[in-house]
Amino acid sequence: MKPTKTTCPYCGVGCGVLAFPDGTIKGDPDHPANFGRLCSKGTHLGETTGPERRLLAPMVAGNEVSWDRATKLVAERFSDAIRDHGPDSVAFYVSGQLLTEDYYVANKLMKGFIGSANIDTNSRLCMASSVAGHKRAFGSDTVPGCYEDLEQADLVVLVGSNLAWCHPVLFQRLVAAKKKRPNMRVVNIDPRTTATSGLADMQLSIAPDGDTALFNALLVHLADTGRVNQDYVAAHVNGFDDAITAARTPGHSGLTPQEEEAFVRLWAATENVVTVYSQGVNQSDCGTDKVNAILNCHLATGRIGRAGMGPFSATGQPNAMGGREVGGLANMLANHLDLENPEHRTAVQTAWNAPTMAGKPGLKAVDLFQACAEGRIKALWIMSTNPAVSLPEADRVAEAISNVPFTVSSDAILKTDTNDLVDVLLPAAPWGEKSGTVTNSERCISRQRPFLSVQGQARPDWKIIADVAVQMGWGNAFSYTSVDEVFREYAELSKQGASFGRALDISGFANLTSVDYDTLSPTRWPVLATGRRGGRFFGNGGFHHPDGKARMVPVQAPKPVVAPAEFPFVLNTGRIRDQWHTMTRSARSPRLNQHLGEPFVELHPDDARALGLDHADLADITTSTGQATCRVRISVDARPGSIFMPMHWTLQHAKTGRVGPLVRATCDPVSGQPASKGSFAAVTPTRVKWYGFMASLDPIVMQSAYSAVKRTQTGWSAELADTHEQDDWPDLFRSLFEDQAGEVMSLIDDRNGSYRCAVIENGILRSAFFVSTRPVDVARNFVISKIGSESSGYRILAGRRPANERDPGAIVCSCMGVGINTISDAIAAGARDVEALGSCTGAGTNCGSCKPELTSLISEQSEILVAE
Ligand SMILES: Nc1nc2c(c(=O)[nH]1)N[C@H]1C(S)=C(S)[C@@H](COP(=O)(O)OP(=O)(O)OC[C@H]3O[C@@H](n4cnc5c(=O)[nH]c(N)nc54)[C@H](O)[C@@H]3O)O[C@H]1N2
Ligand SMILES: Nc1nc2c(c(=O)[nH]1)N[C@H]1C(S)=C(S)[C@@H](COP(=O)(O)OP(=O)(O)OC[C@H]3O[C@@H](n4cnc5c(=O)[nH]c(N)nc54)[C@H](O)[C@@H]3O)O[C@H]1N2
Ligand code: SF4
Ligand SMILES: [Mo]
Repeated sequence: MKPTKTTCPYCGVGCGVLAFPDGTIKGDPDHPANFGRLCSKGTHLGETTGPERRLLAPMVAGNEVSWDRATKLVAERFSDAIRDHGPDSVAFYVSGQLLTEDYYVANKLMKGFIGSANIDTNSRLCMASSVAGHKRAFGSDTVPGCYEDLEQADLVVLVGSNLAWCHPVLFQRLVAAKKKRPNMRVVNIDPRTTATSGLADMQLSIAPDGDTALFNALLVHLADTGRVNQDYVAAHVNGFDDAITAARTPGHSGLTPQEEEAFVRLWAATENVVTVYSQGVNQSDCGTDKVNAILNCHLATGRIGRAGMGPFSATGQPNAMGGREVGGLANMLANHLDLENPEHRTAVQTAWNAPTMAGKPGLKAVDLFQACAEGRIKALWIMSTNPAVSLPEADRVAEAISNVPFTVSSDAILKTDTNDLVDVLLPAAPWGEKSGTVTNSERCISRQRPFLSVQGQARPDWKIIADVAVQMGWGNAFSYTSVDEVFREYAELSKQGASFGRALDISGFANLTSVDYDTLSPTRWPVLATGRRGGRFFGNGGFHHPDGKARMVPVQAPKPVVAPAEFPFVLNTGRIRDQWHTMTRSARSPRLNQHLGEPFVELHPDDARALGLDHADLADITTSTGQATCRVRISVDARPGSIFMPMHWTLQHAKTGRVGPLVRATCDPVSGQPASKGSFAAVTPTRVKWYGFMASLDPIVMQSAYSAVKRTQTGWSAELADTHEQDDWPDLFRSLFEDQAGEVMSLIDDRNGSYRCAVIENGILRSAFFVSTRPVDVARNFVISKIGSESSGYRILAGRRPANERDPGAIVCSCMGVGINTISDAIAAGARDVEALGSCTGAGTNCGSCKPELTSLISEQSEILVAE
């Protein structure tokens, strides 16, 4: 069985994957991002490629149509809008999950042929502040370093980055490097304590948006203690004095003076320092300033572009970087050229032989949907993103989409919160079926190769876009017959960028044959026609401002964040280990759903006590823009006064768990990136009358006010609750299915309001349902495991394993299915490190993504054991 070499479609680490014909997935030992490693998401990719929930044919108003009809309709409606209302009356909203070739074609169509720059991307919610910060400092959006720098550094500082969960393989590389060189230091700067904190020698639980104050304090310390690299600054940097002056204005980091002092001394004293940052920095109304506060410190010390040092922006999506390269943002042009520079515009227009060229920046994501709400956009095409969930003020965004006269979505999945709103659905071929390239966080271009036959009538995104362009009358420019043809054109265009001194030069790929393209091995750019490849940038200057120098940007720390009385909590949002964004892929994997299977709000024990909330209660979270109800998780890891909610849940999996509607659409003034981690919220206990849990062989209908469903290894399960009394349990139970045959066995206990029932058909357990006035206390994994097998029913109604079987508890290791009780027992029996736990329970022995949690369980429990 020969595997296909491809690239993981999840995060920006960009791991190489070996996909075997039988669906087995392994890490590619030859890929320079992961050298064979994979995290839990990559490991379980095989569970996500089936036909379930797929969009398999073009649909117009809910009805299947031919590709020909759909393509013509889209072309016609876009052309009509452009004719009647001008090019700026149409828009594309695209995604860092498109392949580079898809992205290139979409950008070319909008900017060079339609003649508008109204193409923006979900990278606006993700990388825009990094891009803006890079451009302000370097003159171009160039990432100077690479992954090896993290391994070679003596100090790695993580700022607003939960690397252990969000870039797990890069985290594993860091763990391994630190093990090899125990003198390496790691600092984690995050208001919350996270799985990443376990590796840190110093956890700095900073105040929300306290980062600029901290890095300004660092800059002042560097200046005042003679740590500035005078030669580097004199030769390569402008703006030093103004930046220092601004940094001297006092700011509030929320740390103690001792913590600040320890941090700035360590950073100042360590030449080989890498500062890694992601959404805790970018997603803020002062995100670009935070980025520049970090870059200033690296520029002042010349700690950039050499082995083991530099600022490093970890990109989120698999092709966030590729999208930036081809100009996917509304204020950029292809190949790192500037939309606002007339010479750049002319160069690209000439190369494309395009009839026109957008002359001014287009609408950025939040403004774009505002324009939709105001009726200024007449035709909108959404590709590979789910804005009705992921944009701030998501309810308003949903309304805005409905308000556009003609809307299209290209997606691989039939039902999403966004797809439910649009006129035309176009079936895109997803990972495993499509072909092209992606660029990861360290500028490494890798191939995604198909290893499955295309399902239904799905087509690659570049082809879908090109067909519409041809239909709109631009046959000459869009008559591509293969994906490598698109790639060659993009590589050729990079000669233009290079002629203006841009770092992004892949002209060495301009003459690749189809065979070369098929066999292309992962390559870090630049790829010059002269043969030079890879490397780092800016070690010896060579910045992209006209004078070749970098700029230190004067940035002032914002005022401390103070929540208003009516919304007293800071609402922080982000990711969990085993789900990906709006869950259209990851929630297809029963194994991934085992980890954290329900939307939740995490809050500090002191806050929970003051609110009268207990673990597993439900709480209502309210902000000025929306409301949600979700499960309460109480944790000392939370920052008092802040709450954390995952961004993942949608209407497809939970009725009330979406965080998007709660997030205010306040944006960074420079980058236009929304502050997704800084809304204000009120929390109140939900007045629940009953709680329910069910597991079933058949899909569950979300009936009760609170419903969260997930796919399990035996079917589906759901957490339910309602604020209304229920007097007819059997009636409620029946309403949870469209149709379920079998004999119902039930137990009612009127004294405590509990009801339990099970459905058996031909001796097989089809479903089990548990209701109680308090959060339901049954062994969920046990019940789930019995669905679909032979059962008498009564054991199930007990909701417990037999007395001689210990319940493994909530699953921590999703690969090996090891639960928290099993792990605790092993720790109690003497397992004191991750390896020992692995050899007695199996936990952490496959992909290793749960190791940070195992480490913290060991340290928590050892403390208790010692105390006892
Ligand atoms: N499992 C998983 N991995 C993913 C993804 C996923 O959906 N699931 N998505 C991918 C994508 S697209 C992205 S962009 C990346 C994101 O990767 P990360 O940026 O690591 O992820 P987040 O959880 O959004 O946020 C990181 C941390 O920022 C902290 N934070 C909040 N406010 C502040 C602040 O003011 N200052 C500081 N210093 N920190 C703050 C939060 O507490 C949080 O722990 O992950 C990628 N990887
Ligand atoms: N509150 C809050 N909101 C956030 C964030 C946060 O931290 N907090 N993070 C933000 C960030 S960093 C990001 S990156 C965004 C992500 O948010 P989104 O981009 O909205 O989320 P996804 O679920 O990744 O959406 C991808 C869509 O593309 C579809 N798809 C999959 N493969 C293909 C394909 O090959 N072709 C096509 N055409 N479609 C495909 C999927 O089914 C899915 O519907 O969310 C942002 N929103
Ligand atoms: S770290 Fe995990 S999710 Fe990210 S690319 Fe690698 S395997 Fe995929
Ligand atoms: Mo992202």
